[in-house]
Parts: sequence; structure tokens; C-alpha cells
Amino acid sequence: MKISKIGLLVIGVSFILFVASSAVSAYTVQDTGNDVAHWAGYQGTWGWTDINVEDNPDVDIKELRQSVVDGKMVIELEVYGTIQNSSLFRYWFTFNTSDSYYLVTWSNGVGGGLGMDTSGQLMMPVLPIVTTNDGIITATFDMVGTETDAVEFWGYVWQFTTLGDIINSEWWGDWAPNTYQLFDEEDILDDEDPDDDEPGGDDSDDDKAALYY
Ligand SMILES: [Ca+2]
Repeated sequence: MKISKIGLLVIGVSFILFVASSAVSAYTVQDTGNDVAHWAGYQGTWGWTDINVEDNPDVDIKELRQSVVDGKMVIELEVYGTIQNSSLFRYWFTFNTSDSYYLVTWSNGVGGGLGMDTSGQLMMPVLPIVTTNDGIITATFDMVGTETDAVEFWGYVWQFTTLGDIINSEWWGDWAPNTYQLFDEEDILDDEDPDDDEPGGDDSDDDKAALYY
């Protein structure tokens, strides 16, 4: 049997469409290692001290993953080190589709979060089952909504040295993807004013850092 070039083209396109549709509900966001930011405050003076800390793998995001397994929405966050159970560590990530919102948290050894149908069909939120295994947080939700394509998928992880002390404290944090980070990396690197206590000089975005403190 001779298959025409057009026939081969149709078969090829069909195969590509099949592969694309079968993989449509799985997303990953990879993040490089050693890109943890370090913030320090001392007697009311504060600023970014380093934007690439190399020795804090427990808050260094490696990957975010989403998939649908047996009809359940599964979302994971992995760090290069180990998930910590102290209240000084916070892990937070979210996966949103056009009709649903999923949020996962982990701190003080306790997992939390919620799934919400944002189309208004389902009023009550669903709660995830959250587990950890070494460097991975896994959250499993009953599905809300019908869409599984990612509209937004990101997370951040941070560590405090002292809770409730805004005068003297240190903070480390990492975001994935990096478009969600709190600061403008180039702005910090270019900030050469020695009298400027704020990271990045007069960049209006600098104030965002304080929102999470
Ligand atoms: Ca990272």
C-alpha cells in the first residue's frame, strides 16, 4: 500500500495533536539551585545582602509539578534540600486554571490550602491532603472546575530567623518561576548609593519586600 505525502502529513499532524492532548494536563516549572535571596535587618536598617545564597537548599526551589492522577489534582513542590517542619519555614504554591484555584501551604509541620471553583458553580472549597517526603511536598485535591490547563503556576518558600522581630532579623527566600520574585535583580546589582538603606534605590517595587515580612 502506498501512502501519499498528504496522507503522511495527516498522520503526522494527527500524531502531534494526540501527543499534545495527552500531555496537556501536566505542567512543570523548573528552578535553578543557589538562587536564594538573603535579606537582613539590623536595628531598623534593612536591605538585601545577597541575591544568590549557596548554602540554603531547604528553601531553594527545584521544581513545581502538576498532574491529574485518577481524577485527582496533584500539585507538588520540590526543594534541593529537605522540607522543614519549623514554624520559621514557610512553603507556599498555587496552581490556577480558567475556572479553578488551588493553593497549598506547609509550615510548622502542618499542610494546608484549599481548592476553589472560580466559575461560581461550587461554593464550598475543597481541602487537600498534604504530605512531605524528604524534599517534596505533595498535595492531592478533589477536582474543582473542569479545566486543567495552567493559567498561573508559581510558588515561593521563605525562612525567618526570628518571628515577630522586625528590628533585627534575617530572611531567606526563593521563587519559581523567577518572574514572581519580589525584587528587581538588576536594580539591586546596580544600586551603588552607600546611603541608600533600601534595596534597589528608588525603585517603587522595593516596597513589595516588606509586604511579606
Ligand atoms: Ca531555586
